[in-house]
Amino acid sequence: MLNLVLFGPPGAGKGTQSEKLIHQYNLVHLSTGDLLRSQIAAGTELGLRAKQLMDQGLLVPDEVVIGMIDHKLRENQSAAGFIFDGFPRTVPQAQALDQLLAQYDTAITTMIALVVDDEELIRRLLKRGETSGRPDDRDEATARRRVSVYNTETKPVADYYSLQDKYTAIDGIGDIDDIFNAICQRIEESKD
Ligand code: B4P
Repeated sequence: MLNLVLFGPPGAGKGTQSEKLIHQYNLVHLSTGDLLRSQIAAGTELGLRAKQLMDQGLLVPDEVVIGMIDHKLRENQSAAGFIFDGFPRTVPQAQALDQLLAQYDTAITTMIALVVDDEELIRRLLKRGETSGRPDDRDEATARRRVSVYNTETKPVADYYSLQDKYTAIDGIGDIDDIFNAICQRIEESKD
């Protein structure tokens, strides 16, 4: 099985690259951001609670996102592999993911971290906000809060995978297809 974690700050291009990778490698795409936004759209209680946090640029509690991933893994037991997009975002989420995958006798193959500087991230989020209608892309203060939450709460997840020798960094600035090709090259190397 090929199980990828696509990692990086908000606006790094995780969703953009995931869309291309799922077709190239026939993977099931698990984006916790998308899963949460579907809950919001459906007006569920979970969605209503998540929205209050997401709109402020804050993370949703670990148990909520871990529960959603657990459910999706159960639903897709015959998958050729998964791409985890925007998950894990905290070290407890990374630990829980390892435990969940162990139940299916599998593990993360590699973690690809997209590296983009803070000012470029803010530019991208605000540009997306012009058309996306996403409240968390709406204003600069919220975009900056999201980048700051990433730097304090999410960045340590890179060390977690580094200790397992699974961390690999890719420059996330430049042409989208060039970045995709660089990611594919790393994936091929990880299979050796
Ligand atoms: P996400 O949905 O994961 O949103 P994101 O970080 O903004 O997305 P991404 O990096 O995928 O950006 P994209 O490709 O679209 O999270 C939203 C919120 O949900 C979080 O803030 C949090 O509240 C909550 N949440 C989600 N998962 C959670 C978890 N595990 N735990 C707790 N809370 C969680 O790219 C952005 C823009 O850049 C796009 O407009 C794109 O066109 C552009 N772009 C991409 N690549 C580019 C390139 N190479 N050059 C120029 N522009 C590029």
